Amino acid sequence: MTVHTRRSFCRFCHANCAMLVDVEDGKVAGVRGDPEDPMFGGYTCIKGRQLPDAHNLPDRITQSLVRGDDGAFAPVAMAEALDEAGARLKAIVDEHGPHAVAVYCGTYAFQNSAGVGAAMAFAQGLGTRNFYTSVTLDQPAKVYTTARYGQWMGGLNTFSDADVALFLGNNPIVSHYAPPGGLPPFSPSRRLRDAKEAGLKLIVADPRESDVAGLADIYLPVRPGEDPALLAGMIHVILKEELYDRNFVAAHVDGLDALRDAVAGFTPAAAAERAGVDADAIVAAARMFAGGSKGCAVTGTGPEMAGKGVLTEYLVTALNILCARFCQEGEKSAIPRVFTPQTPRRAQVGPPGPMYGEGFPKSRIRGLGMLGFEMPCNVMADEILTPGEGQIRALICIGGNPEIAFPNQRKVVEALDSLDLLVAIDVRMAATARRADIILAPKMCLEREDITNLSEWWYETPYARYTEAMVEAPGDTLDEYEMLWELAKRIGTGMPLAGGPCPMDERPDKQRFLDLMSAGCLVPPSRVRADTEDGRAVIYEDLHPVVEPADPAEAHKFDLAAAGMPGALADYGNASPDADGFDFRLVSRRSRHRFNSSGHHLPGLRAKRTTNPAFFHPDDLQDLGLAEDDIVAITSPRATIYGVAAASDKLRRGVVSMAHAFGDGDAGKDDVRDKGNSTNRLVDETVDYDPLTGQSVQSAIPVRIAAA
Ligand SMILES: Nc1nc2c(c(=O)[nH]1)N[C@H]1C(S)=C(S)[C@@H](COP(=O)(O)OP(=O)(O)OC[C@H]3O[C@@H](n4cnc5c(=O)[nH]c(N)nc54)[C@H](O)[C@@H]3O)O[C@H]1N2
Ligand SMILES: Nc1nc2c(c(=O)[nH]1)N[C@H]1C(S)=C(S)[C@@H](COP(=O)(O)OP(=O)(O)OC[C@H]3O[C@@H](n4cnc5c(=O)[nH]c(N)nc54)[C@H](O)[C@@H]3O)O[C@H]1N2
Ligand code: SF4
Ligand SMILES: [Mo]
Repeated sequence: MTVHTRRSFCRFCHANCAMLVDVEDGKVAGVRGDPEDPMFGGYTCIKGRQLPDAHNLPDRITQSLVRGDDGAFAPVAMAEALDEAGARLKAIVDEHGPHAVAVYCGTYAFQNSAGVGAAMAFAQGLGTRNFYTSVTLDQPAKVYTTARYGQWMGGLNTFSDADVALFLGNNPIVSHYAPPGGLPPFSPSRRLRDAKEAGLKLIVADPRESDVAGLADIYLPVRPGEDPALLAGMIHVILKEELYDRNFVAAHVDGLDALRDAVAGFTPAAAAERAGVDADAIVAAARMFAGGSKGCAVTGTGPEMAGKGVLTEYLVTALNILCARFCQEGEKSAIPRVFTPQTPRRAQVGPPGPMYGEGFPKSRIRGLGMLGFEMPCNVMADEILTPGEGQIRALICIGGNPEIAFPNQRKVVEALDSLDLLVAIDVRMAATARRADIILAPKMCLEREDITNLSEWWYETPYARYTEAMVEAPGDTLDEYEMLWELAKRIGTGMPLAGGPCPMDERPDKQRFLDLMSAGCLVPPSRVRADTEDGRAVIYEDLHPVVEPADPAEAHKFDLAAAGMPGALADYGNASPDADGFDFRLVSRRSRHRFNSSGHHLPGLRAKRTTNPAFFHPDDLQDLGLAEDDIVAITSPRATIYGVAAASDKLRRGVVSMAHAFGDGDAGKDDVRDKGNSTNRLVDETVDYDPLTGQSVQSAIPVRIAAA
C-alpha cells in the first residue's frame, strides 16, 4: 500500500505542534514533527506521537452507545442516539425549564477548534445558565484579575523580548502551558535554553525543583500555598528600594499607597519566614526582576490552586504593572491572534471589567457567581444534588471527565449517578462515560478540519493554520459541533454565534461554522484555508498590529486598591497557615506521560508509567519509616487515597507531589500500582475555596501520610 504524507497539527494537547501525518490504507500510520514549520521546527512530545494508536486502537468508541433497561450499553446508529438524547433533553426542558440542562466542556472540547464555541452557542440558544468549562477548575483568577484591574491594551511583553522572567508554579517544559507573557510551549526546553544563552535571567518559585527550576538563576522553593507572602516580600523590596518604573506608575496607576501599606509588614525577613525561603533570596529575586527591562511574572496552575488564587494573581499583576512590562507605542503588539476577535491595541490601560460575577446570574450554591458566561465547576455537583427551581437534571459532558478531574470525587460520583440523563462525548470508556446513559462517538482530531485558535494565544507572529481532515473517521461518528447542532435542531432551539445565528435548516460545514464563530477576527478561517499551500501555516506578517498612541478620550488607570485586595493581603498576613494534624501539603504536577486523565489506555504511555507516584523528599520518607515503592495512605480531612511512594531530592520537606487527574476511579492498595489515583478524592470544594472564583484547594492540599 502507498503511504501519503500530509501536513497537519497535533491536538492531543493545546500546543498544536506542526506534524507530518502518514496515511496508509485510509488510516493514520505514523506522525512526526514537521521540520519545515517555522514555529515548531519539527518538535513533538511523546503524547503527540501516540496519535496513530489513539486513532486506531480497537477499543476506541466509534459507535454511539445507549444504556438499555438492563443497564448495559448497546451500540446504536448516531442518528438514533441523537434522537434519543434530543427527545429526553426536550422533555426535561419542557418540564423543568432550560436551567435543568447543564453543559460541561472539558479539555477535549477545547482541542476541537469549534467545540467550546458550539457548546456555548448551544447553551445560550437553550437559555441555560448552567454552562461549565474546565477553565473554572484551572486558572479562573487570571480571568478575574485581568478583567478587574484593567488590561494594557498593547499587551504584555512577549517572552522573546524578555531579559528577565519569573515563573511561579508553572512548568512549561512538561505542561506546554504558559499564560500570556510566559514561555511559548513550542519546543519549550530549547526555547528556554536559547533565551538563557542570549542573557535571560530566570527566577522560578515552586515547592519542587521542576524542569524549569533546574535552569533558574534564582530558585525559590516556596512553601505550598504561600506565594502571596513571597510576592508581597518582593513588592516590599521593589517599593522600598524604588526599583519600579516611576514614570509609568505616575502616569497609569492609582492605589499605590494602599498596596504599599498592605506589603509593609512583609519585610524580607517576615515574608521569608512565611514563604519558607531565604530572605536574601527574596531581595535578590526582587532586584533581578525589577532590574530587567522587559519580561513578565507568570503563574501556572500550582499557585492558583493553592487556595488564594485571586490574591496571588493580584500580586503578580501588581508586579508586572509596577515594572511596566507592557508593549509600548510603536512596538509590535504582543500576541497578534489571527482567529480571535480583535481589540484595539493602544498604549494605555483598557477599561476595567465588571467585578467577578457582576451582571451575570448567581449559582444557588454558596452565593458563587459566574465567570463571564461560565458557572464555576465547583458548584456543579451541588447544583445537581440540591432540589428546587433550577436543579440540574441532565448533563452533556464534552471531552471531559468530572469523576476524575473535579474536586470531591465521591460527591461528584453521587451527583453524576443521580442525573436523569448523562450524555458523554468521549473516545473511550472513561470513568465519567461509564456512568452515562448515552455516549456519542466523536471524530478524533486527525479526522477533523480545525484551526489553530487554541494555540494562537502563544504565537508571537500572525501564524495561522487551517488543517484538512487527514483520514475518514471509522464507524459512525460526528464532529462535536455537528452533534450539538443536531441536538439543538431536535430540541428546537438555535445557536447564536458571533457572526449571527447559525443556520438551523441545513447543517453548516465546518468552514462555515468556524467563520460564523470567529466573526470579527483578523483573518476569517475560510481565507486562511484558501491561502494555505500544501498544508503549511500561513503567516500574515503585514497584519501584525502595531501599538498605537493612547486615545485621550479614554483615560483609565490600573487601580491597585480595587476589589479589596490590599485588605485581603492584610487578612492573609494575619492568618495562621497551620491545619491541625495534617502536616504535609500535597501539590499537583503534570505527568509527562498523561494529559490529565487521558492516555492510560495508550500502550506507548502505559509502558512509561502506570501510576502517579507520590513523590517525597528522601528524608521525609525515612522519617515516616517508608521506603521507595511502598504503598502509602494519604489522608485529608475529606478522604484517604493510596499512592506509590517515590523519592526525589528535588522536593522541599513536608511536601508530597502527585499528578492530579489520574486513574479511572478509586484504586485500592492492590491495584494502585497499575491504575494510579485521583488526588481529587481528597479535596472538599466547600472549605477554604476562593471566595470570588469558587476555586477549591486542588494543590497544597493538607494531608497526613502513613504506611498502608
Ligand atoms: N486536584 C487537581 N484537580 C485538577 C487539576 C489539578 O491540578 N489538581 N487540574 C485541573 C485542570 S487544569 C483541568 S483543565 C481539569 C481537566 O478536567 P477535564 O477536562 O474534565 O479532564 P480530562 O481528563 O482532561 O478529560 C478529558 C476527557 O476527554 C476524553 N477524550 C480524549 N480524547 C478525546 C477526543 O478526541 N474527543 C473527545 N470528545 N474526548 C476525548 C478523555 O477520554 C477524557 O475522558 O482538571 C482539573 N482538576
Ligand atoms: N504532559 C501534560 N501536559 C499538560 C497536562 C497534563 O496533564 N500532562 N495538563 C494540561 C493542563 S489542563 C494545564 S492547565 C496545564 C498546566 O500547566 P502548568 O501550570 O505548567 O502545570 P504543572 O506542570 O503541573 O506545573 C505546576 C507547578 O506548580 C507547582 N506548584 C504546586 N503547588 C504550588 C504552590 O502552592 N506554589 C507554587 N509556586 N507552585 C506550586 C508544582 O510543583 C508544579 O511544578 O498543563 C497542560 N499540559
Ligand atoms: S506538546 Fe501537545 S501538541 Fe505538541 S506533540 Fe505533544 S501533545 Fe501534541
Ligand atoms: Mo487545565
